[in-house]
Amino acid sequence: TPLVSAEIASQPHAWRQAAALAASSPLPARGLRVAVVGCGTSWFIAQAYAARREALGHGLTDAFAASEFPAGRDYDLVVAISRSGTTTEVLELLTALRGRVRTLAVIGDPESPGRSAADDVVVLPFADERSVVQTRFATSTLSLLRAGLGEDVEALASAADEAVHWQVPESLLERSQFTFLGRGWSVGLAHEAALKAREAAIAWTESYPAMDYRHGPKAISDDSSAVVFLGERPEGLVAEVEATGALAVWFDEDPQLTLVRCQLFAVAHALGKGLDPDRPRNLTRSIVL
Ligand code: F1P
Repeated sequence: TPLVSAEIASQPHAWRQAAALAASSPLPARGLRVAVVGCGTSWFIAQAYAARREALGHGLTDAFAASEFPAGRDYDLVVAISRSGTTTEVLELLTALRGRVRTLAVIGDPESPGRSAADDVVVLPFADERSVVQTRFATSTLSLLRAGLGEDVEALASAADEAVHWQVPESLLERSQFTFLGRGWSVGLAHEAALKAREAAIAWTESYPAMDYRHGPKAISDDSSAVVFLGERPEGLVAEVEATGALAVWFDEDPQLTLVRCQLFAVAHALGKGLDPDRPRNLTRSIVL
């Protein structure tokens, strides 16, 4: 079995540990203007959290790729997410921001330079992974941050059983082009779902805010496509997807659970293609320039 499969299965337990850590962690206080940054997976988790924090009324929250942090914005706190704690763009940004704005790093590896790169740090060593492809660290970071927003992560972990043991259906695996759609905070999760299948299965995937699927992406859709909805499904969109010949897939559950199913899909798709999901092409576990 691939390493990543064990990491995927262990997520609910890690989410509980992350939630337990929230109370004693220096997480963004209500009302602060916050920017959240990261690269790759960590950027997509930043996007999901930013939209969630704003929607729950905790204050202005933006998300940026660490390499694209805009100059001249006024934030009270910059949160940097990095499993490895070594990603060049993240460390360079934290160095550049030192003394100018308060910073918090959320990292997986306690031995990494990320540990001392920010004013505050939260380390999730129990969520760190051996795989190149991130699964558990990403969702555990999201769980930590969601717990900090007062969300019931314990209930989410208890509801995760079905998603964690999902048997990916053949009807999905037989398609060759995959689009992931989200709304609000699940847009970031849709991007993350698409990245999993790109990394683990070298698959052709795309992701969009659900309504934007109608404004162009739809043109490539046919009976070789599958469209996976994370979170809310805009009215009429399922019928519009199905009219192209694509398979529409959705689940009535917290979109973080649907992301787990998308991780399982990425692994199953890789294995079906004879690929090793633990060894994504052209990638390493930490990207250092
Ligand atoms: C970010 C990242 C991942 C990617 C791969 C390489 O790492 O780009 O998104 O899946 O693992 O690293 P990090 O800054 O969170 O360690």
